[in-house]
Amino acid sequence: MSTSAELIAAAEAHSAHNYHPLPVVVASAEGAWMTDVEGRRHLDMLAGYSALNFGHGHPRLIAAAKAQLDRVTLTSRAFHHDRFAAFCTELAALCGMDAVLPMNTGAEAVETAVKTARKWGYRVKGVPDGQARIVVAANNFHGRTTTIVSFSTDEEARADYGPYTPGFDIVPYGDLAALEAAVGDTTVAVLLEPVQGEAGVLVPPPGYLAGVRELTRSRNVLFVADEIQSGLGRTGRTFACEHEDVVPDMYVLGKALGGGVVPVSAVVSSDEVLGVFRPGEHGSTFGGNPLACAVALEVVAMLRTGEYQQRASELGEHLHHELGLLVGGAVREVRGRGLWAGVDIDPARGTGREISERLMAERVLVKDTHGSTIRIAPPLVISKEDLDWGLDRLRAVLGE
Ligand code: IF1
Repeated sequence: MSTSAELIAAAEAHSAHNYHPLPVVVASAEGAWMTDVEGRRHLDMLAGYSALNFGHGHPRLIAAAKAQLDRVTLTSRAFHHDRFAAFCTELAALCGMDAVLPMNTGAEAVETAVKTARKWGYRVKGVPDGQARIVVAANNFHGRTTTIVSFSTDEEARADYGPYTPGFDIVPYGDLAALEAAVGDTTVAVLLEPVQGEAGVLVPPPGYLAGVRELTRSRNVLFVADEIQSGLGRTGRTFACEHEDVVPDMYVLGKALGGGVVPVSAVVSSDEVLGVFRPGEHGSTFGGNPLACAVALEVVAMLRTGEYQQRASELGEHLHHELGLLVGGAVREVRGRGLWAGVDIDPARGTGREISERLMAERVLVKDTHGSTIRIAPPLVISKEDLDWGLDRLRAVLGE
């Protein structure tokens, strides 16, 4: 077993460049706090990029996992198990949809959404075979598989991975006219993040999501909302689409659906859409496994009361108020919704990476996106006192 010093030295060597993890070596965690190998406690204001909406080691989620560990954890898709039906029923109900297709990681769920939309296009809409097109937004982030990076506009994410999967059209995010022009007779879906995470927590112009909903409905095109990061309470609602009273044809979910315990993702839609698959035409070894279903069932139960959404809304208002006071000084712009903010720092104060490292020295953990932007996304269980403690250190690091 390496010593703490060896672990930290290895982390620092690995963290020499931007984008690499910050040189902190976590040994345990609880709630909104992580403890490193030297016993220092750090406030987690990234929450696993929204995979830890319920914090580290939530008792209800640990209990659900522990109970299932002693029963059955994996049957593969060859056999049913006694948690699957409840998981699908409860998750579909939370989404106001009919059907669930469970996977494991977000990228797998996005790939499944692409396959579903194409199959629906051929089998239901009547698009000629092999001609389906899907419209996506510039600066999207939907995962890192070769098909998904084929429609990325981020050279760092897609360079050297060609030849690229065809069938995708890219339009500026937030531009309804461009979207309307891109939708053609063979378009089967529009795939969007209701808030663009990696792009810097970009909230679309008011009315954009409602416009996408109206356009896709009028053109018989599926509106596929990637709520892997924006969903499950993060923005103060169960789904970010709710801020415009929009219900998409398909939700793509992941991250927090696994409660920070086990990878769980899913595509949730109508019987008409997911009914295009016959048994055995899609699946995965671990998708919908008993342990995943047991934990995700508890996540759905926790979201059903609305308490986490309410916390994200109220604490989010406080977060954005406090960050807003910094605009004009060290901060150029603040964007976001609920307990989720993208903060553009004045480059003269440092890059996003440099600010993240200064915050790390103050035991506050955030992550840079591009340039001088940092993202702030604490667990929804964070206390107001801890949130204020973190904001105090942000102000100190920025010299405010
Ligand atoms: C990394 C980013 C965030 C996502 C949305 C699908 C996926 C993600 C909206 C894929 C994943 C993660 C991946 C992780 C860092 C993080 C990230 F910086 F990459 F872009 F959050 F903004 N849709 N996002 O945000 O889900 O396959 O990872 O389970 O790869 O660096 P996954």
